[in-house]
Amino acid sequence: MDRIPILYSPIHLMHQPAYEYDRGMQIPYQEQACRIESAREALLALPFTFEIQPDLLLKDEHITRVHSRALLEHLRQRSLFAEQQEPFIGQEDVYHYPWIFPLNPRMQTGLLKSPDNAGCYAFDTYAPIGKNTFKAVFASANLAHCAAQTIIQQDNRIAYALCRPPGHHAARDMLGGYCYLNNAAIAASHLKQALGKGAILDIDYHHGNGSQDIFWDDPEVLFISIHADPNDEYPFFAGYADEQGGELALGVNINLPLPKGCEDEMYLTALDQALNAIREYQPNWLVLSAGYDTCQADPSTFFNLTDAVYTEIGKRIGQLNVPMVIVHEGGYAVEQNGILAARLISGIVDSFA
Ligand code: SP5
Ligand code: ZN
Repeated sequence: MDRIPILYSPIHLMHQPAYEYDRGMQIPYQEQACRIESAREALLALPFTFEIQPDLLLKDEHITRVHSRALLEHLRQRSLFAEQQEPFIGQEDVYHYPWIFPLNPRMQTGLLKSPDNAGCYAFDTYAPIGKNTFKAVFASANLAHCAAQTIIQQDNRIAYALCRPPGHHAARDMLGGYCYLNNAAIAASHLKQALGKGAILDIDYHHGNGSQDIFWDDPEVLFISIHADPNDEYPFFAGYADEQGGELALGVNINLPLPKGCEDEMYLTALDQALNAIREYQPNWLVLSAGYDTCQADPSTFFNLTDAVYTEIGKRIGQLNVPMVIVHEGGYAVEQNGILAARLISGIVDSFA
């Protein structure tokens, strides 16, 4: 049996927004650093895992295959701005939240010139930027990139990237939903470059609107997402079943929305549907966007999956028998990040040939 590398960086600890806006009211930031520490501890306690803290191999050029240069530079600039403002604000590690949203090109052009341009490229208020945010975001994307690299070099057939901040809501030129750069897309683009066509399976509770956006017109990357129906769940503006891909990639984007209250059996039925579509596509690699906010214990979501079903989810995904990068996404019940990541990967390893 393969040993599985767990890719981790402590740099995420430098990104710690204190609060977020929930319908205009301040609540504690749900995307907490301890989520990843919990996952790290549980994954490394498994007998078949080992940790890698990779060097920074990621270059801007890898990122700009999936994001606009403008978004990348905005992130870098806004982090620098937060650092420069610190002495004037007289408070440490301040996070700047989007507050003016340029809704058309004219507004964008005007606002971009201003130091108050925190709202540029932002589609919501969930992704504030502090002085260390860019470092954390870059290190997070680097984990996904390096996980892809170990698969490409055939050092491993499965790798787990403990990415934080998460990435699947970040589109080519938009950030939001705790996401700044799309880690899964960065891994996928690296894998595609080396190995040809492949698939992204997104099992986070929320639709992976960013990954969908990035590969919308790409027939060489199948994107499949199983998520809460956007009619009544975040991100609301994407994730509907009739979104099937651009003209050149029709059918290569598949959304499987499920109702609030969804339980194990219904979830596994959708999963089988996704896995059949993946098998039919015959991908050379898989990126699994692994969110754990589908579980019953999650404080911010409305599926009722049991802990036990994550082992079964893993087993069914492992049966694909395709080289795989697993990218950590959401999951806001802190301990469940560990418990469920361990169950998922144990299931995968169990059935992987
Ligand atoms: C990566 C990911 O999972 N992003 C999700 C970001 C959106 N979260 C919005 C949650 C809004 C509901 N908050 C209710 C909190 C009540 N305790
Ligand atoms: Zn989520």
